[in-house]
Amino acid sequence: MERTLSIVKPDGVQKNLIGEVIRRFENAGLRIVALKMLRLTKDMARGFYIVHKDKPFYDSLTDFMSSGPVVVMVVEGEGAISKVREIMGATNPRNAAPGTIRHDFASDVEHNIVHGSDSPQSAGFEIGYFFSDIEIHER
Ligand code: IDP
Ligand code: MG
Repeated sequence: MERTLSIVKPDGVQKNLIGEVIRRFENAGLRIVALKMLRLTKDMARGFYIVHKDKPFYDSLTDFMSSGPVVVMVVEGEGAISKVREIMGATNPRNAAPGTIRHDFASDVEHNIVHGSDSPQSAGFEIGYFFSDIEIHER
């Protein structure tokens, strides 16, 4: 059993897609084992995306991620990391396959509705960034 961290980004919350994102995960047999809504500070967004600190889009991305409330969740299931990334689609919606969240709803490469961890290492870091053990529920 694998766990991954997903976020409905500020644009996804603004577009009323919280339920849509969760529904797609649940329809794929994945389970939500932790969930909360919060607004990231700029510093929290910087820390979360620290691996991108040298990218040209780091400042813009962290402004965007702290621009409004987000929904963060821990998603569990067999192959959860790759399943969530498949459901999300490619980073740039122009490259995202039809039927993926980003193809269906994202407006551009930055404002792309949803986040999902990209490896077991990043999932461990990202889950711990938002949740303590007692906030994650056995299912
Ligand atoms: P991912 O979210 O598909 O894993 P990453 O490469 O990890 O994509 O980038 C993290 C986030 O940074 C993306 O989801 C997107 O919001 C933003 N981003 C990635 N590449 C660009 C870019 O070229 N311009 C602007 N924003 C970008
Ligand atoms: Mg990534």
